[in-house]
Amino acid sequence: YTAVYDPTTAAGSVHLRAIEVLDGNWTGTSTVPSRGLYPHQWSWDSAFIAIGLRHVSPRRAQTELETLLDAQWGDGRIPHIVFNPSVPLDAYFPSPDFWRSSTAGRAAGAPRTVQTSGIVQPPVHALAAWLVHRADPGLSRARGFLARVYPRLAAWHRYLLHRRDLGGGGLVSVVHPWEQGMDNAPSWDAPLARIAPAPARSFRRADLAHGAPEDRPTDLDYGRYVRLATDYRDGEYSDGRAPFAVEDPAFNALLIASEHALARIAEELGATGTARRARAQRLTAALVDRLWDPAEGLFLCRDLHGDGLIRERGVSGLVPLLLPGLSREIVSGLVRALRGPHFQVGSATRLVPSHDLLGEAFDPHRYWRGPAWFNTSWLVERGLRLHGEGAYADALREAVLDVADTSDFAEYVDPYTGEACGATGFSWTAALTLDLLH
Ligand code: 9YW
Repeated sequence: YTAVYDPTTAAGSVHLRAIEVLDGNWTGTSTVPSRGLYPHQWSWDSAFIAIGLRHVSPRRAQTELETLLDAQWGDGRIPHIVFNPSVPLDAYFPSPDFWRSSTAGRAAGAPRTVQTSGIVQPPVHALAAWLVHRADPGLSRARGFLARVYPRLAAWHRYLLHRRDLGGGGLVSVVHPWEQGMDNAPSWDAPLARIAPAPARSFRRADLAHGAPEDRPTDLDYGRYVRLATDYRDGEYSDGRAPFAVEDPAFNALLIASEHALARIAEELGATGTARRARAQRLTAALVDRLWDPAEGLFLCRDLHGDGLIRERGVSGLVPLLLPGLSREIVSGLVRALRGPHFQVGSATRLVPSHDLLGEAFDPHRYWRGPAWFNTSWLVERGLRLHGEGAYADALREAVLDVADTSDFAEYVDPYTGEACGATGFSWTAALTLDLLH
């Protein structure tokens, strides 16, 4: 029933409006995810933003990534937020005075000149850098773009692979739900339940000034986020003994996709990509070995302090579809899961819901507990196309373009109706719309 997106009538206007969103959110050196709600630079947002921006300004797309990489820590981590010093402290919580990166992060090599958070987000950056390069190789070579970003991206992957393999099985763990990017996904409920929440009066949320409380995480969620982040900070952001440690399929799949991209970047720079390709293959094998559930036909999260796989079906488990080198059985399992009763893409839902429609925790409006997000649908669209499911990919692409247009580039939407939730004029929604239009 999905309304067919008609490029002859809508393309021009949606294209221009997407550009306007990105122009309006541009600060001069990077793009904020959303003017009101998220007034700083976010790590994986910038990667998705660069992927769209490259079609309208390859130069700005390069700058977006370079600004983020300028805030990289000495140990290789790319912080999940780079703070804009001209934004008032109370505009966003947790603010720089909470993270205290330049003091608490000193041992881990946090930069002195810029304030950042101390946790990370999914490693989409090498993939973004490669795609940005491809959009204008002449400009990229003239500016030495890849030569400058390559060592930093390599250090980033090294940090993840060497300091964050907390399970010892070759995969990377996240130590905070914010790191995985899907803050209140039901997969975190069990591992988070073991964390004593910080008292509600000990912090002040800023997000509720911009979003409806029923569309956002709860106060109890926030109390636990704050506890985890405080303890990580007080341990000077050193890794190894995290009370919350989860191996997530999307985070690891994005690392693998970026490792493939790093292989191509190395080759473009005249080096060999062989070792990186081999590593990407090893990581893929570890992903399948540790997180694939054949009975479910889906990847699941692994709780390192719990009973193994977390039995919640989330969009994170579909994201590995973007990887090459999956067996036919896994690809068809994922496509079946996408179209089956738990996600119903192509029948009842328009974009890919963030959580199992039949799950107890499902809520069509609450953030990562059901609503559909544009970045995850974009990743799944790429995966469908890569694996020869062109018709399904086309349908999903049309739905994404249509819903982005009618929702005014919403942060996330009701997966059934496409109704806007959260902020509008959201940068990665606009950017990935541009990418799908090109
Ligand atoms: C927050 C900026 C970020 C995204 C995350 C999303 C949200 C921050 O916004 O987290 O304050 O809750 O969950 O994926 O990067 O857009």
